[in-house]
Amino acid sequence: MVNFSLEGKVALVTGASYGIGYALASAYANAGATIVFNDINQELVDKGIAAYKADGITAKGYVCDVTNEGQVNTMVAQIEAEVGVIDILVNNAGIIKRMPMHEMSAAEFRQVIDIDLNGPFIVAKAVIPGMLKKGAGKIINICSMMSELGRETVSAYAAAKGGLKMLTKNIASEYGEFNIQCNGIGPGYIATPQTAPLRETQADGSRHPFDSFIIAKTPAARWGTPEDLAGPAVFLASEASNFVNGHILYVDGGILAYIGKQPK
Ligand code: NAP
Ligand code: GCO
Repeated sequence: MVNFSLEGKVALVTGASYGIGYALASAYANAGATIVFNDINQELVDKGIAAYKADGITAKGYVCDVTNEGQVNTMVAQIEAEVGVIDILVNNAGIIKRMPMHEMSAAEFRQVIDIDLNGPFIVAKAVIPGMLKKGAGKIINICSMMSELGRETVSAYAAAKGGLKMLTKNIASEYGEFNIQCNGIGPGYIATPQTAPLRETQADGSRHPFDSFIIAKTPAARWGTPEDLAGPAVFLASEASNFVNGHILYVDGGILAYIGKQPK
């Protein structure tokens, strides 16, 4: 029988107080997992815990910056002591800075790479020893359309998410023989606070040009929702995907398959 259940599993989702991480952690809880999450400050963690509670989900939250190796190691040790060894890790925490590359400082570029690429490395590195001892593990990296495509103003983000795709393949290559599967989810354009500036209604009441562009570029003709990512994330965390490794599952309403609408 195909087994999508996460009963008895401990899942850590990073940056999961709201947005995509919140939806994925909620889906894991509904599939039977015990969920833990972190965020960058206490206010966000408290907000997340309250939101999970309102949805009938018990979640343990930790303040932890994914770029800080000491904080991450302390958090993982605490989770192992208080909740159990982590079976499922979702590297979700991420940021974007939209600006022309020639106006971006090296410090700004580094900050995006640090959170979106070094962060997943640091957290994965911290959970892998527990998975090795247990003889099983699932690591899911939240990639992007920008793991495949470029566009104006997102050089650091595209570099980080392209790198994250290859880190995914490398973790799969290095730890597959130990029954650890590492896959990525590449969301299309999803309506969250991160993309809110791209959907803002214009002063004259019209749609943001990028909003119209995305609707035209997506065969599904809509933005995605965080919940659209839930099914694929449960699949990649469950035994049903035990022979899927090093794969990026694009959940994009068809964007990557589509050449785009011809101008009228
Ligand atoms: P979001 O709404 O901005 O949520 C990201 C979360 O990560 C926030 O809670 C954020 O805290 C937290 N975070 C940022 N830096 C952190 C750090 N150093 N340590 C710990 N937590 C940190 O983003 P989202 O749209 O849900 O995106 C989640 C992931 O999906 C990201 O990796 C993003 O790149 C990716 N993604 C998003 C889309 C989309 O269309 N929305 C598409 C493809 C991929 P703050 O609130 O303090 O920033
Ligand atoms: C942008 C967007 C994207 C998306 C997403 C696409 O400015 O182009 O923010 O990069 O968030 O990652 O998959």
